[in-house]
Amino acid sequence: MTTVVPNADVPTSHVDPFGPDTLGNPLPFQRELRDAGPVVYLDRYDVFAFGRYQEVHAALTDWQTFQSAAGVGLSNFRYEKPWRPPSLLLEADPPHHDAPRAVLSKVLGPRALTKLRAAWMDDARALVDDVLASGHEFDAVTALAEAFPLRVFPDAVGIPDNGRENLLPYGDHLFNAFGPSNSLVAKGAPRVAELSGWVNAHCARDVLSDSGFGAQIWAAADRGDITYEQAPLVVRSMLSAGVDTTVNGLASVLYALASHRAQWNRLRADPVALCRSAFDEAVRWESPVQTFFRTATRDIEVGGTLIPDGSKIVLFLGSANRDPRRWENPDEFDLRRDPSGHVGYGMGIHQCVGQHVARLESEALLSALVARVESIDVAGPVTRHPNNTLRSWESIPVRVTPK
Ligand code: 4MI
Repeated sequence: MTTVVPNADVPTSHVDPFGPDTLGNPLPFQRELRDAGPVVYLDRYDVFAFGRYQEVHAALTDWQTFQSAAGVGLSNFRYEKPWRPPSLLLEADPPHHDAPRAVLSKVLGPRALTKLRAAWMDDARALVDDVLASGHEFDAVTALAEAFPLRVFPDAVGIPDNGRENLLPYGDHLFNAFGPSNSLVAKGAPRVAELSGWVNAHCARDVLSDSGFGAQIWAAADRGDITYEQAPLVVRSMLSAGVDTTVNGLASVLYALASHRAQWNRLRADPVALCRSAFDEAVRWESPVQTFFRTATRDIEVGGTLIPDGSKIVLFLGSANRDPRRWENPDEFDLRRDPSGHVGYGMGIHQCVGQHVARLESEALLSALVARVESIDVAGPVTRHPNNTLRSWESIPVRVTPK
């Protein structure tokens, strides 16, 4: 009798997607992954990888089969203790996921944001004016992509000024920790206790201002929509997910525009429409969050490969967003395309709950830039900041010509 091994011929890759070379330029590996097949086994980590849009999208929208509750990083919470208490949103599934999600979704929803819109537009103009007043050559990462979210988001959450500089390094470590415990995780380890201590302390009701997103989470606990035990962890999700992601998204759209003059000119010609949609094309093109993992809750066959119950699967969001099977000229940043359907914010029940906040930040910043600046160009060596999950930047030197 012969035993059928359904996945005996699954394409296998020995490449380390989290090694310095692949993190530095993930595109060649991602193409190999997509071309090797719908499912590839990464023997280095004993995980299955999906690199094509179709399978990534299907896994994201099937939370029953591809669960998040065992962790959305490489580590499986069934066997390894997580480095911090799991997120009630990101690392949970229905039914536990639903109440925190509903509360946060309302607090960060489009209706709630209309109240912030005018103030953020003014803040963006003030920031751009300050930057231009001190020169026409600057680093778009620090001067704009970091400065703007750090100016508006912690205020909106309601955390005090002191210690805000901890938000970016906390996020950097969090996103490294979804990957393997390589040198990037080791680099962050010495500050974990200090940074977690600071973040956790700023989830408490008495340190939050009484009108921000944080206070509204606690008010939801008063109403009984979530419990008082859940409230600080929902605040922690905002502090975890709300800064590094948008910083890198904004850096991406600024880099894209500074390196594509024709697209910058399109933006200037139709700023009302394009200052909003440019961000989504940049999120598709760069995919600030490159990967998330899921865990199979049963044996499942995908594209002819059997994925056994309990397996970890890494979803290459950035690869799906550049899959030529889904996108025409995927490597081109093009404001004429409709980027909707990209998986840069995920898809399905876990799709980014903060996406309206991110889009508003981008709309405000790009509107202010277009209003004040004639042209923007890359003016020096662009450097990346390595991270196991984020497509991140160290520096984007730009030169602008003010109006
Ligand atoms: C997609 S980025 C992200 C989302 C949620 C959390 C952290 C990062 C969290 O802690 O809930």
